[in-house]
Amino acid sequence: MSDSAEPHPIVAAEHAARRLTDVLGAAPDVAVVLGSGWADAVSLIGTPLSTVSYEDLPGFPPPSVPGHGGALSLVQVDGSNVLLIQGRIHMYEGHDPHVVVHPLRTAILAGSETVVITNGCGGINPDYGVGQLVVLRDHLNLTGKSPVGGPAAPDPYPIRFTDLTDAYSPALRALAREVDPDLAEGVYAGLGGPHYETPAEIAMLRTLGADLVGMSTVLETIAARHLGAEVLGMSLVTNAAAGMSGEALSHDEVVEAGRAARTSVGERLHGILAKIAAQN
Ligand code: 8IG
Repeated sequence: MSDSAEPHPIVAAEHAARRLTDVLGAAPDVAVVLGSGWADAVSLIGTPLSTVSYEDLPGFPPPSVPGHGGALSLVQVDGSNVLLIQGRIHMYEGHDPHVVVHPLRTAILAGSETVVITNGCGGINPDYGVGQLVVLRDHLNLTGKSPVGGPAAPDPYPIRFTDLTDAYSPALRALAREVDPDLAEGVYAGLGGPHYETPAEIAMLRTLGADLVGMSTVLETIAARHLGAEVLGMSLVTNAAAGMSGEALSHDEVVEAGRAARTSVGERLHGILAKIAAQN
């Protein structure tokens, strides 16, 4: 990334954004990053008008499992163009933070001024049950990384010293609670993974003020705020965090929790996207 022959990562995302709008034939108004437990809900949001696979866009990494690459799909929700980002890139796959945020940067530079960043995660707050949706109020970036580090972005992009006060838009959080007044709000701790935590680490995170714990979201939120997009963060609790239930954590259980929550997740997300469309 520091090789001067390479474009700056934000310029690379600008190239990808141009290609994306050309292929889609339209610019997105809203982007949604679909995390684990959320992908199954896509069919409840709408029928894609067009889809572009990551392989056809510059700067997107090849799939880690052949034939299981990511894609960007455009769906309409009440007249608003919503870009669904399917196939999140994680730091634990060995990617640089700039690669992790490349799909979202591409979506924002193509026109998405509002982004919904979703994830599946562990619940630390004992009030949360498996299958529950939680709106993010704030985060703890415990990855030790930043997507705005490295060479400075060229003009006219903002300086790298990104303000993260109200990183998760108070207006969008209020709008989500209009759709479902019972939605809880919590603080998400983003760690590198891919291992889950020890019970001692969960006790530490609780002391630090975390309600939720996962391996994504925080870098994307920082990159989105740097480019001026408004962020709504949403978590699906797919398991109690380590040491909380007396049971071991299993990936299969996490996948099953996502499947079971498909309808409630899809309906909530559709309701929120319709509210955003009505505002725009
Ligand atoms: I799904 O309990 C999911 N992702 N770090 N801890 C962390 N990430 C997760 C967890 C969890 N559950």
